[in-house]
Amino acid sequence: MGNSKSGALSKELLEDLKLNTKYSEAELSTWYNSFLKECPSGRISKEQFEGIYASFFPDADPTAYARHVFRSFDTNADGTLDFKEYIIALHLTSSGKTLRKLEWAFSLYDVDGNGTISKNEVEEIVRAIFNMIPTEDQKNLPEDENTPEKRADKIWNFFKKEENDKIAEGEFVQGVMDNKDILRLIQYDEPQKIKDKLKEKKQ
Ligand SMILES: [Ca+2]
Repeated sequence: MGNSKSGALSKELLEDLKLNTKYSEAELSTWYNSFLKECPSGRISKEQFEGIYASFFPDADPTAYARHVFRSFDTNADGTLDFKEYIIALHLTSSGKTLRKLEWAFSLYDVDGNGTISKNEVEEIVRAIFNMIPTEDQKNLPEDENTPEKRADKIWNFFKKEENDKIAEGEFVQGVMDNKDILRLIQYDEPQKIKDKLKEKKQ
């Protein structure tokens, strides 16, 4: 705010981000500089954020997913993220299953933000994930998860839910902690990685 528009990353913010993400000081500084170049105001808009995703997935359509990710980090819903929120977003959306990542995944799936996940919400996010997989690669997915509907069903069944049930945050986090398959199904993963993981399982 106010006169804090200096070119360098403040020491406090740098320490904070080093502590809360896996990124090094050098990486953070480099990203900060390119962030400021792209977003001189110090805030990234939803459209710019979607543009970054689009450049990562040239053969698919990541717009819906990027929109959901953005929504889950734009907590005051003003349509922008600052550098800190942006870096935390990059950190939490990378795969893994620390508690914070799973809590974030819950907020991604809780599309209307009412504190529980419905089956419709699972389908909406899974559909967005599917749009990031090139059509050619979708053909290589296992038979029982090669459409958004099948994949949502599979997740729903893992949680032993009836059609109109809801999943609460604690239950969601515990379920994903306890079951590698759920983790794989709820997050975006490159199709090749999915194949490798399934292979590992069979051996
Ligand atoms: Ca909800």
